[in-house]
Amino acid sequence: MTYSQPSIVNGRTDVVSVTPWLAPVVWEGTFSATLLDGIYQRQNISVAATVFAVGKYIMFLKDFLETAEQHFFVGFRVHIYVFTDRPNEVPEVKMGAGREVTVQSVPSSNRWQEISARRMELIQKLIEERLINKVNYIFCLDVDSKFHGRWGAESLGGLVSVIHPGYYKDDRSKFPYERRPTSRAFVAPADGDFYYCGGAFGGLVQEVHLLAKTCRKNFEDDAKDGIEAAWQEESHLNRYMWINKPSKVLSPEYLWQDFKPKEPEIKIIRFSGVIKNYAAIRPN
Ligand code: 5GW
Ligand code: MN
Repeated sequence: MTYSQPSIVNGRTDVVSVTPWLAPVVWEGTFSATLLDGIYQRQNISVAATVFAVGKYIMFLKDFLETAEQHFFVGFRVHIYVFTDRPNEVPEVKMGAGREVTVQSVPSSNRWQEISARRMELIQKLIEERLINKVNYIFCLDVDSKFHGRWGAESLGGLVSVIHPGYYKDDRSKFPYERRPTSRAFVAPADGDFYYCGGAFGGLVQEVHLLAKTCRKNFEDDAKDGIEAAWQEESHLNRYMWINKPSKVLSPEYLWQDFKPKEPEIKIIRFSGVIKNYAAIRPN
């Protein structure tokens, strides 16, 4: 295996590539893809991914799956679980060797709050029923998105979170965390590290299981008190990451937004949210 000599004095200087709790922040130019692929290939790891396509969001699935084939853990064992209420409309996408898609039916729902609430529950159950002790890593991804560049072994870690592209230069007091202390997603104005995306998170299946179970319980306990966090499960995820600290942080290269102009520190967009016509895709 050949890769450039590592250096501790030369490298990117325009971004920070380690958090104050010493988790790597993954940016283009901070890792060797060849080296990482070699390390994880030797371990023969497997990676699961979940994606929800409920109602009209099924329209995003084809591009999601096709681009995942081109960029997501190429050369590794990958199993994508699609949760949908329209199993007949799941597109036929040719998968490479060692890669497969499983479709799981879920009830239709008109309320995003319900879909959102059930997402963590379904992730929790999927891990308990099918993944624990069988699969190493899992990523949970929004369907209204596409891959444009490599998303591979550099993203692996115990608990992995992606920094939201919308707020990474802002003061923490401006982050759209849930600010009511009565909610179990509460983060105080002087607290919080980064604002993380609800649209992509992952890690070891055991760690993501604990995350899903905790966020689901907090979400449901809030609902019993008649409170819904500002950004639903994204708020609960942010609270969880504040308390637990991700062991690897992915830069906004890993979930950009197509409507946002590219910033100079973004050398590559790996995955991004597509522009969507809300009126046309969301229920009611
Ligand atoms: C989303 C908003 C309002 C009402 C319904 C939905 C919705 C979300 C839906 O009808 N169907 C669906 O499958 N979802 C799933 O939740 C998709 O995987 C989607 O990517 C994810 C998060 O919802 P998004 O993508 O609309 O949220 P943003 O914050 O990325 O715009
Ligand atoms: Mn989305």
